[in-house]
Amino acid sequence: MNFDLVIKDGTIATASDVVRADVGITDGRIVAVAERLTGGKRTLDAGGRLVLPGGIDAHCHLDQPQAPGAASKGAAMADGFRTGSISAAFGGTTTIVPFCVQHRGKSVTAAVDDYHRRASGQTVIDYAFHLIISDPTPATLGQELPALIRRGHTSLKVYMTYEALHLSDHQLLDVFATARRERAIVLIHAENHEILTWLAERLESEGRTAPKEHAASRPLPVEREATHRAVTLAEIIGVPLVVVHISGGDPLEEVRRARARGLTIIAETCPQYLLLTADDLDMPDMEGAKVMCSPPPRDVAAQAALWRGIQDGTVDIFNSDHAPYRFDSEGKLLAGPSASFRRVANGVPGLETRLPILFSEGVVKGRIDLSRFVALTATNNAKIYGLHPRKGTIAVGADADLAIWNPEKLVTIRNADLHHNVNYTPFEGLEVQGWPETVLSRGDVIVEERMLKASPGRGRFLEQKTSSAFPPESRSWT
Ligand code: DUC
Ligand code: ZN
Ligand code: ZN
Repeated sequence: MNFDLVIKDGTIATASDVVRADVGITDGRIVAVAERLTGGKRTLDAGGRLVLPGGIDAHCHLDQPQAPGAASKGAAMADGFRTGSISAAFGGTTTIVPFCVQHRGKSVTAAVDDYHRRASGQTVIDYAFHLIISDPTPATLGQELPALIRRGHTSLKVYMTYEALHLSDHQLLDVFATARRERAIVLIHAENHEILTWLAERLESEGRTAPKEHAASRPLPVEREATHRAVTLAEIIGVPLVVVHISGGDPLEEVRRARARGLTIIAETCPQYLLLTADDLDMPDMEGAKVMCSPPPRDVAAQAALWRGIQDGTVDIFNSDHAPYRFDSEGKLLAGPSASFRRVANGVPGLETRLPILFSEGVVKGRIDLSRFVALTATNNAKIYGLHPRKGTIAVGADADLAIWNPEKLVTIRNADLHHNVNYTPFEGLEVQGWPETVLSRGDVIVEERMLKASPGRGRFLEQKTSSAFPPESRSWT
């Protein structure tokens, strides 16, 4: 058999198996996984290194228009699709799913068209869009959403907090009912807006405005209550739900309880909740703003609870929640160098460091095995967001999106070495073992020897199919 490319002698890991084999690639797709493949126009010697599916980062924010009252608090995003996708590629990620936001009073279709323009010609890897619904009018739910879902946007995010984004329970029920009817998967940001606003006002009135008060204004019960309520609303409608960026044990427990009642609830966590704590917000000179995200990082007990959830299968997906605000007057310090925590953009960057962090802290430290790593970072995202089996696995017929990892490589994370456009990383100085040295997208080598080998614009928009969280409407075996 003739191949465009054969990757020789790799240790191939999927969400189910780890095998020693070669991978044959033709026309950008995997056409063979077998021992001793010959007939490649080109060969790439993996030399026993790990060959994993390229990562899918299904929670990242890129080039969202500036909007007061949102998580950004009006700040500008420093990464668009170009730098965001390049940074992702250097970290072994080959598909990104950022968010296209509908602002209140505006059409979601117009937002999608605008977001396509922002992405077009920019990316080095493939991409899809989640929709954010902030104004679920009858026109949005009755006409726009069904049409957009048919155009391949089968996932929507809704918020229970942020002045400009949060929906009432009544509105959430409306969105969930539409999602059930149209078979779209809903992601939810679960924090109780009333409680955290009340707490923030109290803290401010006492003059407590430093970054560390961000965590004080959003304690774990704020997230636990909202998670419980979100799950309850999903139960009333009978729709699957993804609870994103879970930060500790209590909300995870809500997921377990819901699953025990038979609900399909998917749980996501992110690197910042495994590695940071609220103490990291308590730094001089506003430095704590660098790690200010929502929900906030908690404590070591929360970290341990999340690792248990990762190990026992409660956590399904691991994404970055990359939110690219620079530590300067256009980003985190937009409201001034000593602004109240309420006026600081929420979010941390992490597209490039997501996979190496979980590989090092999870696989190398013996907390999870390779297949679980692949499931959490690629395969489960592909299935849940309607991209499987084209993305997220190594199988005949799948796109040849692959990362060849050196599991021994020691790297100290330094912002100077990263490729995003943010001027810090919350993981500065962290030592990790294991790094994706060669990255392929649809059979093209896009990163090799720490060099970018691809031009922006080669990445393609991906239409999402129905999420695997929905039972199939009909079965076909061919
Ligand atoms: N929280 C969000 O809700 N969005 C972006 C990042 C963050 O911290
Ligand atoms: Zn969120
Ligand atoms: Zn987010």
